[in-house]
Order: sequence, then structure tokens, then C-alpha cells
Amino acid sequence: MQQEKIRNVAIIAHVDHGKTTLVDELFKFGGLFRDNQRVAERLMDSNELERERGITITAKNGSFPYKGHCINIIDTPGHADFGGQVERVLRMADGALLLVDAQEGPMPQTYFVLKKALALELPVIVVINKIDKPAARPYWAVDQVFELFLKLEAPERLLDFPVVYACGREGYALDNLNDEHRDLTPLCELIIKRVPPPQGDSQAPLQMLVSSLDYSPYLGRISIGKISGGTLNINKEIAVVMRDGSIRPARISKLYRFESNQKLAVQSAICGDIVATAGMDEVTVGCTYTDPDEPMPLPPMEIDPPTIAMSFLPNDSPFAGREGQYVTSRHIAERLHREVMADVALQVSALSSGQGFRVAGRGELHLSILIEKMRREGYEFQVSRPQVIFKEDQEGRRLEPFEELSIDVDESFLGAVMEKLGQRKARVQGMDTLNGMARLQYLIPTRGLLGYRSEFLTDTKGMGVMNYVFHGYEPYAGEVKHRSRGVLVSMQECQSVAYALFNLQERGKLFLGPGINIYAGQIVGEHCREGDLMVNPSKGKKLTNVRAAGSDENVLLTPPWQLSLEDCISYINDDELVEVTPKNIRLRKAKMPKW
Ligand SMILES: Nc1nc2c(ncn2[C@@H]2O[C@H](COP(=O)(O)OP(=O)(O)OP(=O)(O)O)[C@@H](O)[C@H]2O)c(=O)[nH]1
Ligand SMILES: [Mg+2]
Repeated sequence: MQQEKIRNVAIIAHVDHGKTTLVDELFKFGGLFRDNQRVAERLMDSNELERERGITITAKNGSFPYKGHCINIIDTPGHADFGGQVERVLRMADGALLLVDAQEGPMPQTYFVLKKALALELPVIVVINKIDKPAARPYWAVDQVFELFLKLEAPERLLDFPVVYACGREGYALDNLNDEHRDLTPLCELIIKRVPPPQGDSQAPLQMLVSSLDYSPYLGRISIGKISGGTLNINKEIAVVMRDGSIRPARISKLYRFESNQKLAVQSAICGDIVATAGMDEVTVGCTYTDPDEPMPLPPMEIDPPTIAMSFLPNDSPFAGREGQYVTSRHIAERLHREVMADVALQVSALSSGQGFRVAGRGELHLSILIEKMRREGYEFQVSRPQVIFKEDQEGRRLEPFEELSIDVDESFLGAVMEKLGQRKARVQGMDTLNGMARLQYLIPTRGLLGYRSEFLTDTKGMGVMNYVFHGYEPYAGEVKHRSRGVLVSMQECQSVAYALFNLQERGKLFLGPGINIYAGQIVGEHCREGDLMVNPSKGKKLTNVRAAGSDENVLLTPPWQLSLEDCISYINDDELVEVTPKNIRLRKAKMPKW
């Protein structure tokens, strides 16, 4: 493959606007699969949690051929918690496909990713996607995108962006909306014409910036980047310039190119290609591979600092060790260390108490996904309530992270939503209404946003849409009240009994049903008022002569309030913990309350 025949494109968008689905169709169009081959939907969302939740969590590389060209494609996550990845992987791209849902138009994350692409002066091809939706308004979406470019003060030459209309799911793109629906030729033609081949001199000394990481149990840390000068050969001496500027000699033992969604082992790779390398665990994002005789580091990229942190503690509940395979502090340490190998946005340090770890990341979803992954792998541990990470400015004022929040709701819910957000210290930045729907823009402290999603969904009967992106640090906004109600705490180890639960229902909302083993200090429900209440969830009916057998089954219980892992994390107070095991998620008091 010659350098002029390579195109490196990142595919960027707001969450769910159809990136991974379009990549499937591009692979198919590139002839990567046999006609009768069964291929999984959203092939690039290869890990279990990605498939289950239908979202992309980590950016991934792939490639497909088109008319003698090799198009390297980088699929990126659209959720704000993973926005830092988009910024980094854009360094491998020479152009970007900006997908915009034809009905929704640009959303907060569209703004964020476009800003990052423009900062790197990448040519952008706008793909108005999902034009098959009945409420699609493709021309409106194009206008909105144009306004976004203006708002972002895009340079003149990038303002003249090409547009295609697409239905990624059905695998067609159109230059004009009235064209016949055929295939993805119009999009691929634009990529060839508008995205320049990678620059860089293949005769020059080696230069490659590590832009993303991966991890495999067999290979260890995998570093991914674009060769921007010279060529890379396996088993040849190279130098690695670390983030701190120090230089280390190295040798690449494994080198891969990306073909469809697979890694293909190769002996060498040319300037402009995107490759993965293994063999050096200390290499991280921002390091440069270069020539030992003429080391030329590339400017390292900023890595956004984490905004929230939680404690991961070994389980010390009365049920500790019953359900998990890996339960010790050493197990947790080893697993967290492995995660850090693949995720530069994550920071792990030992807690000063000597037991457990402080794990810091980019948001609730970022951390809860890690917890869920560990739980499924057989780990058992406990986590504390997430705390935002404060900073101080030069005058010693306390600063805290803020998010830009956008809310789409039916106007009838507006009052409830605005009231809640006010309590959470959100400041209105703008409001539009159209056909009974309102779009509100807010600045809100990250603290205020913690745990808000489930409340928002309740308040809007599941019909509201909320999105946020990291804004930056601003002065501390004052106290945000967390939970106004106390909890029902079991006073003893027991098995829950329907009759007892029936009586407890008057006191609040229960998190569990009958027949569940419970320990002293476990939280079994929410108290209907402030302050915690010690309860006995196993208290049976007083026995009398006339007690009929089976009468216990006849009580009518309201179905328990089932909290998801995310709900639990955002629910607990500072003196409470979430106990996570492969089989159960329990809420508990960190210390057994006095009563
Ligand atoms: N109507 C319609 N739906 C589509 C189209 N393309 C994708 N979808 C649907 O949109 C949803 C999201 O698709 P994904 O491809 O996972 O979106 P994504 O941009 O990769 O999402 P993230 O990676 O989580 O940001 C899925 O339910 C798709 O089936 C399309 O062209 N038309
Ligand atoms: Mg995706």
C-alpha cells in the first residue's frame, strides 16, 4: 500500500447518532464479509457491556478497502464521559465524519467533538444520518450544523464542508435527498476526495505518537498510533520519548495493522498507517516512538484530569467472601492496575488508611462501567459515594467541575425539572420552545448532576432527554442537598419475611422482597422521612391458635424498588457503601448504627 492511497478518518458524533452502525455498513460495502456470512450487528462494539448497553465505551480502529485505497476508520464513543478518548484518537485522523441525527440535529456532544476536530484543523465531512426517520428534518439539521461551525469560529476554508445524507442502518448515502438509494459510494467518494492522504516523509526518521491504548492478557499493554514519519519495523532499535521528556531505548516485538475489525500481525508498516504495537508496558498515551540516532518527540497531548473519585474497598460486610472469586485487597489492586494499562483517563492510588483504593475518572458512567466489569469477572468489593474533585485557584478559592447540561422535555414537565435543577445549583443559559417541546441549556456543578438522571426520568415520565459535557472548573457553587430521606436499616442478620415487609411498607419504599438473606446494618429500603430507622424485616406474625398455614403468602406486597448499580452509587450517603459481588448489589451502612 502506498501512502497516497491511505485515508485516516475518525467518525465522531453525539451518543447514538449511528456511528458504529455506519461502520458495519462500510465494512460490508468494502466487501469484507462473504455474502452469506453472518456478522454481528455493531461489530465494533465488541465487549460485553458495549453490546448489552448499546453504547460504545472505547474507541476502536478498523479499516476497509475502497477502489484501491485503504480507509482506516476510527469509531469513537459518543457519551460525554468518554469524550477525552475522542480528543486523543483524533490525532490519528486526517479527516472526520461528523454524524448528525437528521431529526435531533446537533446535540451537546456534537458541539464538543466538532470543536476538537476543528482545533486540529481536520477537514470535516458532515453526514446527516438516519434520514429514514419519519420525523427527519435533514435541511434543518444542515443549517444547524452550519451555525455550529460559525459558533465555533471555524476557519473559512473549513466552513465549506461537504454534506451527504445517509441511512447508516440500511447502508446508503446520497449527495442529494432525491437521489436513488443505492449504497455508500457517495460517502466513500467524499472520503477519497476531501480527506487528504496522511502527510509525512517515509524517508525521514521515525515518528509515531501513541494516541490510544488497549490491553490484552497475552500481549499486555497495546499502544496505538499513526506513523507520521519514517517506517516502523519489528525487532529494530527505536527510542521512546516518554511524557516527561526522558528517552528510553526499545524494540517493538509485535506490530499490527488493522484490517476490518481485526489486528493483523505485520513485519513493518509505512508512514501514514495506523498501527498497534505491544511489548512495552510503560509506554502511554503521549509518548513518541522515534529514531534513536535522531530523537524527535511530537508534542504530547493533554489528558483531561479526572473529575470524580470513589473508594474501592475490600468487602468487610458480614457476608464477605461468600459470592466472589477475587476478594482481597491484592486482587483488587492487581485488577485496577490492569485497567489503568488500557485507560489513561483513570487514576488509581492507595488510600491513606492502608485498605482500599481511590479510583478517579471522568464521570459516574466511566466508574460504574468499571465496577460492573469487575463484578462480572468475579470480583467482590465495596464502593463509596462518588466525590467530585475540587481544585484551588491562585487566590486560594475553591473550584469545582461544571458540566454543560442540555435538557429536552415536554413543556408540561418544565416546572418540575426547573425546580429540581435550581436546587442542584444549575444556572439557566438558554431556552427554546418548539411545538410544545422545550430545550433548556444549563451550567451545573458536576456535584449537582450526580444521581440526577434517575430523578429526571421519573419527573419526566421517562420522556425527557438529558445530555451533558464537561465545561471546566468554576468557583464552588455552595451546598447541594443530597438525599432528603433516611433509610431503613436491618437490625439483625435474618431472612426477610413477607409479613414483616408488609408492615414496613408503611414506613417507606423497600429495596427487596421476601426470602432474602440480610445482615445487620444492611439497608433494606428508603425511610419515608428524614433520619434512619432500624427495622426487623423478619418479624413474623404473633402466633395464635387460629393461625392458618400459609397465611404469610397472602399478604400483598408492593413490588420492591429495584435499584441498578448506577442508581445505588448515586443513592448512597457518605456513611454508606455499595457492596458489589458477582451475584448481588447491596446497600449498607459503613458502620453498624447505634440504636
Ligand atoms: N432509523 C435509524 N436508526 C439508526 C440508523 N443508524 C443507527 N440507528 C439506530 O441508532 C441506535 C444507535 O446506533 P449506534 O450505531 O450504536 O450509535 P453510536 O453513534 O455508535 O452510539 P455510541 O457509540 O454509543 O455513541 C441503534 O439503535 C441503531 O439501530 C439509521 O440510519 N436510521
Ligand atoms: Mg458506537
